[in-house]
Amino acid sequence: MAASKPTVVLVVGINGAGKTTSVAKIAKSLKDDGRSVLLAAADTFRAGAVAQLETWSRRLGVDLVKGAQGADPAAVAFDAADAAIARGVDVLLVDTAGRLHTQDNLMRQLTKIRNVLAKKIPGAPHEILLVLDATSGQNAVLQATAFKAACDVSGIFLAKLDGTAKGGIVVAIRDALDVPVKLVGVGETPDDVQPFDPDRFVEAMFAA
Ligand SMILES: Nc1nc2c(ncn2[C@@H]2O[C@H](COP(=O)(O)OP(=O)(O)OP(=O)(O)O)[C@@H](O)[C@H]2O)c(=O)[nH]1
Ligand SMILES: [Mg+2]
Repeated sequence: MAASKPTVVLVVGINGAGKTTSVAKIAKSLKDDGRSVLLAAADTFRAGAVAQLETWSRRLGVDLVKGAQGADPAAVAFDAADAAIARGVDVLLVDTAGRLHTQDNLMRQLTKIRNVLAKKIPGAPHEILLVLDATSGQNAVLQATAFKAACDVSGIFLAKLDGTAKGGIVVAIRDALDVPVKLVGVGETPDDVQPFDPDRFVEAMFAA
């Protein structure tokens, strides 16, 4: 019989948007909520990326599956899905390498990661979160369009909303595509995450 667990969350976005930090934030809030979490370090591209996620995994006390640097990230996702099933964890969080939405080969790699997860676990990935930097302006619409085409983005994690950005891109993305903002990043620590509240958001946007 197909396993109903784990729930799989795939985290994607351009370089430096805040993906890995956002993975740590989600991991912490799930753990605080009593759920078991496994991290997949599927950024095998950037030097130091695995170590960065490993640091979070140690600090947060959650396990991590990794591959060698330069390994196929889809293979890491495959191994992590196996491990998540074997260990019976509630949620598998997959961190991926930053990629420009204009890099076709790297966008295809995301499609491959998504397909591998879908093959291993029915219905996976249950959530594909696109991390957007709240300060990125109109370019965010182009990013969202390309990522949605490559891997069916189901929600946005709007990072760095603690800065000067007011997040007007949320409205632009709503107009262009039907992708909801689900979580908001408001700082650099794992505690700095909030569910997206449209009413509060609109108030903040129009506040002086
Ligand atoms: N102020 C603030 N900084 C953030 C937030 N989220 C991430 N950052 C910072 O943004 C920088 C990049 O974050 P990462 O999580 O490494 O971004 P990434 O998308 O994983 O980067 P790559 O893996 O290199 O593509 C780090 O300095 C983070 O501390 C946020 O919500 N607020
Ligand atoms: Mg990263």
